[in-house]
Amino acid sequence: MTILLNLNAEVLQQAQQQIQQDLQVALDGFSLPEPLKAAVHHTVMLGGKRVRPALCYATAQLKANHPNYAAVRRAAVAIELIHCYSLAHDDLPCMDNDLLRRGQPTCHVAYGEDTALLAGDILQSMAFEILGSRLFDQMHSVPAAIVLKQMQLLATASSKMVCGQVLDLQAEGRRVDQAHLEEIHRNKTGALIQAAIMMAAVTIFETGDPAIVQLRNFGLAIGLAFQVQDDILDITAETAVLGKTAGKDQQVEKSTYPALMGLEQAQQYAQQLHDQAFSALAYFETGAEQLHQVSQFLLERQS
Ligand code: GRG
Repeated sequence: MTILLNLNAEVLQQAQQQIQQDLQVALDGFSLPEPLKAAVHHTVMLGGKRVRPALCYATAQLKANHPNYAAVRRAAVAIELIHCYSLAHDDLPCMDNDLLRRGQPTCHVAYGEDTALLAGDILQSMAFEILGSRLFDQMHSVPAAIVLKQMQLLATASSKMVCGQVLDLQAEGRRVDQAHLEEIHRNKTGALIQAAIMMAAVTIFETGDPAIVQLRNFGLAIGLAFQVQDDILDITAETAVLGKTAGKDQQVEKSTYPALMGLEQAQQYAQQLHDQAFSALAYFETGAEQLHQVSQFLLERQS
């Protein structure tokens, strides 16, 4: 059964529908042996806010009906697959050892540790295979130079995510300063969120277009804001709403923004980062409405 979270923002709902369809088409293109196929389906198709695809599509709205839109759809699929791999691996007993994800048993609980590890592994390869494919291309095929840029952005963000995870694990039970915490979060979470925006940006804007710099700044701020909000929700939200175990950060003495600066100041900091993100968007006279809506959703989200 597919569970989509109940979101108010219409733009998020549209993005969820689009990515759900595209992920299904993408997965159908692979012939996988069981139980790997079921584990991949479980990890990818069951729920999730789909924030990264939403940011990717919303960025592309800066140039609506762009002929390279097929590459934006592939990018959204590839990013979500990388994100899903990271969740499956992050939940493993050797990492966060979590039982619940997106309101479901985690992949290793449902399919065993060996299969969950392999499901994460194959999702990485699938992401890059899809980026290099012609999926969703109709009459027009996307220039190879754009595909290469997208691949590079995704590979860099994925490496940063792993490095961020290492830094995060090292910081458990230790007190780190704000600069160090920021380095962890920019890598672990921010890099992939920024990549979602940048992969669309390089698809629709020419190299050297000043819009790309503005979108990089937007992505940097919104990516960090996302993790600050995640840290806050770990304290303020309930497991049933979060769809994952609440209070886990405190349990394992993770370095978080509320732990570092207190809950109220962390909330103010999240707002400050959102203000930074919105001011980068001010550069765009038209077309940024969806980016505004997704950002607003991120600021107000409860899960
Ligand atoms: C084990 C080989 C190996 C590598 C580890 C697992 C990993 C690399 C990195 C993990 C990075 C990670 C899980 C960061 C957390 C990012 C985060 C805030 C996830 C939650 O994102 P949401 O809220 O989740 O968008 P949904 O479920 O809505 O998609």
